[in-house]
Amino acid sequence: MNASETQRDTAERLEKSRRMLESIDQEHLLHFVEELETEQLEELLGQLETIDLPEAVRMVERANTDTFQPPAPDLISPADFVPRHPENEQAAREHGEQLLKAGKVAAFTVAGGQGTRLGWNGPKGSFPASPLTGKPLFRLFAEQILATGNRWGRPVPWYIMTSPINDEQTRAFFRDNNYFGLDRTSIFMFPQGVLPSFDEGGKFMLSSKHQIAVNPDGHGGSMRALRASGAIEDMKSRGIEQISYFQVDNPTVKALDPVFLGLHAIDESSSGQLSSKMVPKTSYNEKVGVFCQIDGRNRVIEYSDLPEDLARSQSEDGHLRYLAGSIAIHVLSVDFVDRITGEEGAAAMPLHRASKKVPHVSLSTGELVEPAEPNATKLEMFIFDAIPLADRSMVYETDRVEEFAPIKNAQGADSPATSFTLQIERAARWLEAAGVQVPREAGAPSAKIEISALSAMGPADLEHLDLPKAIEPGDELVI
Ligand code: UD2
Repeated sequence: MNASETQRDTAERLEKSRRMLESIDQEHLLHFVEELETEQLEELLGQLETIDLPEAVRMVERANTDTFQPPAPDLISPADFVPRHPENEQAAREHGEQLLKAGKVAAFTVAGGQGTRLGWNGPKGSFPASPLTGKPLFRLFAEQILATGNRWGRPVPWYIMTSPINDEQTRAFFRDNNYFGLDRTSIFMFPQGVLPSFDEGGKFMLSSKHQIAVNPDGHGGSMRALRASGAIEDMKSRGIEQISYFQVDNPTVKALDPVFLGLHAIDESSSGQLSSKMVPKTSYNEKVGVFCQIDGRNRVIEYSDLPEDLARSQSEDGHLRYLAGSIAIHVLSVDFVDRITGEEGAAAMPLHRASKKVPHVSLSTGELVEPAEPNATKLEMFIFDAIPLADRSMVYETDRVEEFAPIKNAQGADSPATSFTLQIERAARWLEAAGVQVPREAGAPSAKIEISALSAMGPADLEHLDLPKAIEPGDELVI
């Protein structure tokens, strides 16, 4: 295109965006358009063309009437769950292994978050997360995916949802690390969607004269992002049937657990559409969502939404009645994701509202306003809201030490320190199960141990390795 053609093209695009904005009463987003440099105008047009603003307006309208409201306490009961080591564990394991051998399973990591709470300047997945060698979260998952592919003779495709903020950095991180030894064609990355923040009057805001203020649409946005990115089609073309979903912040997650996959798909007890793992909560107010049943359907109620007297209530044997904490590990079928993101299901995920301070450009002065109080609403979707959309859904109990050691905060609960303790405890248990003597002080291992998934994905794998009979206190052992 020559210069005058480019100019004409830009003018046409601007006109098209203007008409679109007028039709949804948001034309103020072009208020400063006359003042913009060419590149700035390009950026604004890019946003106007990629964010589906008419859909965002419908979501704002829907959010006014149909945001998630916790149901009345008397309608809530605890969800049933499959306990650890169920009777059909072996059959389930074999079924899950068959799925892996047949190449029907993909791993899926939601990695839209930044390490802000951790004080980490970069994608959260690049955070050093193992206790001795400091392997980044992405490497820990990659090793499991690689080991699983090697074991069953079929490489496992890995889908990773980034966010527009960290997409480039995440891609560069994978490139710089040579894709952690995985075949790069088996890795499919896509950024999650964003939604514009809006003010009291439902108007979208400008974070600068040429940028619309947006926020990521939540991990529930992964559903529509799987479709929009072409990932669902890609999965279908590879013969993938089930998606093993996990969050980027949990280094001990079993990225591809044959037993869980098997329980999910083996028989009628689950619809094979969406299943979830839970761990028993450590206290009534632990900050995890809780599996409940409402109208005969499972769903997760976020800890902040569960009425306190229910959260505190106990069964006769003194256990919490609402025991099943959500650790954000799920298996979803490709068909299910296809259904709930298609025409019929598009409006099905409820929206969660949060008030937020959004710096924005004043339309009257052109100055940037840094609000002292929340001035805007952001909308998000949560993955667990897909659970009640399944015909039936299964919840499976797992062990906290085995697979929940999240890293969310720099200090205190769910920090690198608590995660390292759990990771070392797990490694110690595996070694002990394989007959190695591990020194303990007041119950906790007094040596540091780290086991790579490339060496072992469970205690049984350790039996084939040449291990010491005993470890000394203070030892640092990397296997
Ligand atoms: C989440 C769950 C909580 C419990 C806990 C387990 C919610 C609302 N709460 O709490 O019930 O299961 O996890 O660890 O889900 N992410 C994106 N895009 C987004 C938002 C989040 O990719 O727009 C990813 C993020 O990178 C992270 C994960 O989702 O891996 C969890 O997000 P969070 O840190 O907001 O959730 P959290 O810890 O409050």
